[in-house]
Amino acid sequence: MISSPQAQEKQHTVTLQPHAIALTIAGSDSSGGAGLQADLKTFQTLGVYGMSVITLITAQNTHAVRQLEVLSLELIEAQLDAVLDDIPPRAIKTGALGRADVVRLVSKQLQGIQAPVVVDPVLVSKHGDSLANDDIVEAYREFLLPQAFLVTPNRFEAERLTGLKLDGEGAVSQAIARIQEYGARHVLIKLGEIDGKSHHVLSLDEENRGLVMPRLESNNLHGTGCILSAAITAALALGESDVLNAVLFGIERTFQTIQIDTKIGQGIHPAEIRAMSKD
Ligand code: PXL
Repeated sequence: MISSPQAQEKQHTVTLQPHAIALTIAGSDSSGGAGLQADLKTFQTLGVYGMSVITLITAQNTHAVRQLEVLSLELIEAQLDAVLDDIPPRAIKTGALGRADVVRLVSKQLQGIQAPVVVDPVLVSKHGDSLANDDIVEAYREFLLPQAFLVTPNRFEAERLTGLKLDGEGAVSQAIARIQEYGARHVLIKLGEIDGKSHHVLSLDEENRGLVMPRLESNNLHGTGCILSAAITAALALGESDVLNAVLFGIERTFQTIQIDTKIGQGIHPAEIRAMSKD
C-alpha cells in the first residue's frame, strides 16, 4: 500500500469514553429486528461498545418464529465467563432467556457484579410466538428479579410475573409493588395503548410516575421492546445514574424509531434505530 506523507500526517487516534461498554445476554433473531441484533445496533447507535452472550437462536422473519433452540448451559456459561473475566461491562441487559435453568445460570454468573442489570422478561415475540417455557416465570421471581436494577415487562409479562390482572390503576400499582417484593429495584411497565395514547408506568423511590406519549399508527413495531430496554441500558453504560432520565431517554429514542417506515419484510416491520441528525 502506498501511503503519502499527507495521509500519514492525518493519522490520529480517536479516544472513546473508556467505560461505555454494555453487555446483552439475549437470543438471536435471524431477521435482525429484535433480540441481540436490536440490542447491539442500539448500543452502537448510541455510542456504546456492545458485547453479546447468546442464550438461544431463533429462525424467524417478520411473520413468525419458525424454530427456536436454547444453547447448552455450558456454552452460555463459557460465554459469560469469557467476557466477564476480561471486559467489565458498565451496564447489563437480559433479553430472551428461554428456560428456567438459563435464568438460574445467568443469575449465578451475575452475582457480585456491580453493573446495573436491566431485565427485559421476554416471554413471547411480537407475532405472539412463545420464546420461553412456562416455568421461567418462577425462576425470574426467585433468581433474576432480586438482581434487577430495572425490570421492563409489558402488560402481558407483568400479569404473568405477578399473577394479577392489570385492569386499572390500582392493579398496576399492586403489580409494581409485587415485582419490587421479588427484589427488583425499579419497575417499568409498558402498558401499551389507553385512550389513544401510549402509556408506561415507572416506579421511582417515592412514587410511581405515568409516562405518556402520543400513540403512533405504525407497523414498524418488531423489536421495539428490545430497543427500549437496550437504549435504557446504553444510557446507564454512558454514566446516567438516574432511572427516570435513563427511561425517558429510552422511550424518546424508541418513539423515534417507530416513526421510521422501514418497509422491511412482509409482516410486522422491524423498528430501526438511527443516529439522530442535527437538523
Ligand atoms: O422482542 C422480543 C424478542 C426478544 N428476543 C428475541 C426475539 C424477540 C421477538 O421476536 O425474537 C430473540
